[in-house]
This record gives sequence, C-alpha cells and structure tokens, in this order.
Amino acid sequence: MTNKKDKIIKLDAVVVGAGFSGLYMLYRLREAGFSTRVFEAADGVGGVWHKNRYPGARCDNESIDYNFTFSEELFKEWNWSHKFSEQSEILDYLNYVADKFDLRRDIQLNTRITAAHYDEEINRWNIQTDEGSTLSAKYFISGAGCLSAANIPKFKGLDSFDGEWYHTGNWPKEKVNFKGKRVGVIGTGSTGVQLIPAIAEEVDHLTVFQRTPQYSVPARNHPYDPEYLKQVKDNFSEFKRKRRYSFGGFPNDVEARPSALKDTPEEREKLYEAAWQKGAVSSFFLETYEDLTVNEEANETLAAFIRKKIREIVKDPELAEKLMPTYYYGTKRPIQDTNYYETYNRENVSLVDVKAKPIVEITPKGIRTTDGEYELDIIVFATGYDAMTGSLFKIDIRGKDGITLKEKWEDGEQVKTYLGIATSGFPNMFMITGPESPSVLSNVPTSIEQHVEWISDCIEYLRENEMNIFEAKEEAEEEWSKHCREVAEATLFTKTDSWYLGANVAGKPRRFLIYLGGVGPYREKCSEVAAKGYEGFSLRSSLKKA
Ligand code: N01
Repeated sequence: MTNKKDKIIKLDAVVVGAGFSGLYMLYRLREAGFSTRVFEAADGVGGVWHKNRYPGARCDNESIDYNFTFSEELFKEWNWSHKFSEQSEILDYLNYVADKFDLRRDIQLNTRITAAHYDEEINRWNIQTDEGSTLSAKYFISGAGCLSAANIPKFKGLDSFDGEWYHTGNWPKEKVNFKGKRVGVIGTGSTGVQLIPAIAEEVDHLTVFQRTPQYSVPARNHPYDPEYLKQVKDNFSEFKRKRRYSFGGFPNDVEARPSALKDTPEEREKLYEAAWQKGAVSSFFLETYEDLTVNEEANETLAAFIRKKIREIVKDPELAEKLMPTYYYGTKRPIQDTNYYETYNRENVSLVDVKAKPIVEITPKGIRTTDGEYELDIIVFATGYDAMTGSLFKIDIRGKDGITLKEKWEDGEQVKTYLGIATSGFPNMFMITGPESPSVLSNVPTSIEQHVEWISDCIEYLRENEMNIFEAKEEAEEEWSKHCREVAEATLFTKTDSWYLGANVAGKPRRFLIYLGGVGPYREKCSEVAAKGYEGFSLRSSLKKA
C-alpha cells in the first residue's frame, strides 16, 4: 500500500476554501484546462455560510445582489425567497452551484491546508494538508476569505466553564437548545445584533455583554415580489454591468446629495426618516449624503438621527443611554436588524456595559466582570474575526528564502500587496479579496468575481506567453499600499477602533487594509494593469519549466 505521505500529487493550482471564491476559481481554472483542486477544512462547501449557522444568521446585502453573475442561466434559474435571505438559503444556493457545475469532484472536504512553501529551485509550491497529503502546485490561490478566522478573546478561565460555549462563526449543525437557559452573549456587531433578537424569546434569561454600543437600522425584510425578481432577471446584462462598475459593487448606486450640511435640518430629517421607514441595506444610509464618511459634522447629523430613534424605541431611559453609540456612523461595519433595540424592552433581557466594567474572567459558573459574577448556562461569543490577515496567517505560508507571510507583513512595518492580489517575494501566489482590495467594503460576490476572472486570465496569459513566474514588484506594492493608506486617511474610517483596522484583536498591529477607492475604479485599474502586460508585476520564465 502506498503511504499517503510518500505520494506527491502534482497540480496546476491548489485553492484554499470552498466558499464563493473557491467555487468560482475552480470553475474558471477547470474551464481553462488547468488541473485544480480545492481544499476545504469544513465538511461541506459554502465557506462562512457553511459555518455561520447561528440563529438569526442572514445576509445583510440584498439577496438578488449577493450572488454570482458569471452564469446568466444560474442567475435566472435561482429564486431567492426574501430580500435578505437566511443562512440556510444561501448555503443551499452554494450547494446548488457546486452541483450545477459539477465542482465537487475536485473539492476535498474535511482537509485543512496547513503549510504552503514556495520552492524557488523548481518554481513550485509544496503544500501540506492536515491529513498528511503533500501537493506540488504551480499556483497557490487563497480563497480563505477575509472573515473566517474566529476571534475568541483570551479570557482567563474559559476552560473552567461548566456550561456550553460557542463562537458564532463555528456554530454546530445540531440545534443548540436555549430553552430555559441563562445565556450570555459577548459582542454586539452585525452577528450579535442578528442573534440577540433571534434567541431572546427562547431563553430563560439573556445577558448581553456590550463593549461598544452600535448604530443599527431596521432591515424591514420581506418576501420578494416575483414580479420584481422577473424584472431584474429580464435586465440581467444591465444589472451585471452596473454591479461591476458601481462604487460599492451593487447594481443600484444611490444618487447621494452633495453635503448633509447644505440641507436644512428638516430636509435631512426627511431623507433619513424615509430611509429608516423604507428599510434598506444598512450602508444605504451612508449614501444619502456624499460627505458622511469624510466630514465629522455631517456624520454627526446621521448619528444623532439614529440615537434619537434608539431613545424612542427603548423604553427604559437609563438602558437607552447604555445603548447609545458615539463613534462616527459607518466607520464600523453598518448594521441592520430586525427588532434589535426592541429586544431590550423584554423582561428577560439585560445589558452589561463591559467597557465600564470589563470582563475579568470566565468562571465555572459564568462570567465575572469588575462588577460581579453573572451565572450562565451558555456563553455565545459573537466576537467576530481576526479579519483580512487571520485566515492567511493560519497557514504556514513561506515565499522566497523561506520568509513567512507573517514575517513579511506583521514583523515588517506594513502589510504590502499590489492590488490586494499578490505580494512580492511570493511568486505565483494569488489572494482572492486579499488585503488592500475593496473586499469587505464592497458587495463581496462582485469583488470575488472580479478577482477570480483577473487571476484566471492572468494564469492563461502566462501559459500563452510561455512564462511561469508571476510576482508583484516591490515598488508597485509600495505605491499601492501608500495609495490605499492615503485614501483611507482622507476619511473618518481610520478614526474609529474597528475590525477594519484590526483593533478588535488584542496585540494586532493597527492598519487599514481595505481599498476605499470604489469597486468600479478599482476594476478599471486592475484591467489597465492587465492590458499593459501586467504592469507592476514581474512576469518571467524560470530555467526549469514548472
Ligand atoms: O464581529 P464584529 P461580527 N470583550 O467584530 C465585541 C460580517 N457579517 O461577527 O466593537 C468584549 O463586528 C466587539 O466589541 P467592539 C460583517 O462584515 C456579515 O459581529 O470591538 N467584547 C463587537 O461588539 C461583519 O462586520 C453578515 O468594542 C468584545 C463584537 O464583539 C463581520 O462579519 C452577518 C471583545 C464583534 O463584532 C463581523 O461581524 C454577520 C472582548 N474581548 C456578520 N472582543 C452578513 O449578513 C470583541 N468584542 C453578510
């Protein structure tokens, strides 16, 4: 019998992760004739949508916008039930995609890639998996996602807890029974805000441990009108074009008014109130006026409007004050909800301000803050992710001279990429929605499609031109990183502690790793680079053919 460890599997491309990115990457590369295999640590396809099964999980982008457009047939035959679909429906969709395009035969589930080392001698990536396989690939492509490495704060004593605990990003498949239980939720980001109302009715008592009060706006989710879906589908080409060239990757860019400060308070109120009543994708509020993310005073007009709404909804004025957000609206991920603030009017829900009275430890019985001990049966960590770089750093990635990605990015003074797609010193490695691309500040499937198409075109170009080394040039990434920082620093985004900056993870260097120049302009820049023979990248041929 051959020992798995002795057998080296040779492939053109190895792709990490079977979410939106990995599925489409596999489809494109296979269509182009490259031997490709996707490795997925979970026991099913779907990426974050496979793992985020917590109660209340649903998409907070509009369903018809949040899907693939590479296949008109797929787009037209899939019917979303609601404006904001729940997790199980998105997971069904991704499974449907995997089956429709016969992708499963090249996806290896239950297998984590643990290491990927570039061998300069032979110009190949040596890749190890946790079940002992060794692979040799020309191209190493990460579709690991920006928000997949769970952030579980290192509270003292977690191991001693006698009850059950869960992180929302690794939710079990079996139903968690909250009935009659005293439940503590740590975290009030997009996830906590979805989860809290969804479990409040079932639990005996819910204690929310809040560090930063959040702005949230009503989603007003509803079943889709089939007539509306038909209209969108009938205009597929226009829908796709708009999505690709818009600022945020959505098909309907809103016509923002120039400045919140140029309208009268009454005009502003009318605009904000209309958005509040309509319910919308939360980022829509930022599109009411052009200066909301760059001007503190303008931002305050919207922040004050939402604070007023919180005071109207929450009946206990003292509690309402505890829920009052103070940061610049939109500089943490905008949130939308169904009955979030209303949930605090329930008798069985209480709020603990852990900024004022921090969590000291987890005890066998529950959570101890500086104010006392809260006895709990279940603790839910809705504490988010080690975003942007966490999923890459979970793999031991080494480029030229054995330098690890972590050494290059974290021990160096700055993460540096060219276009968020590649980084110097790591030839033939590509990142789908990598750091310094629009990624999480865009409609993510739009950005994934753009990167996947750019990467597969690039790999085809290398084949056609008989080249086998592709690498970002240091000077190009230097310039791009500087540009990314300058764009971000001209906004209010860098003035708030958020996961965009890595501020949610203790000890993580504070860097803004998302390109804020807009999806459309970014796409044009990437296309221009490709049209100029991949300017800013070094394309060459190794002596030994890979
Ligand atoms: O994570 P978060 P999330 N002690 O980082 C708190 C996407 N998403 O899972 O704000 C106490 O936003 C932390 O407090 P603070 C979406 O992009 C998409 O909610 O850092 N509290 C915060 O309240 C989203 O933005 C969908 O002070 C601690 C919370 O935990 C992203 O995922 C749905 C703490 C974490 O909030 C992440 O959202 C859901 C500590 N030590 C999520 N550490 C869609 O529908 C952290 N917190 C597409």
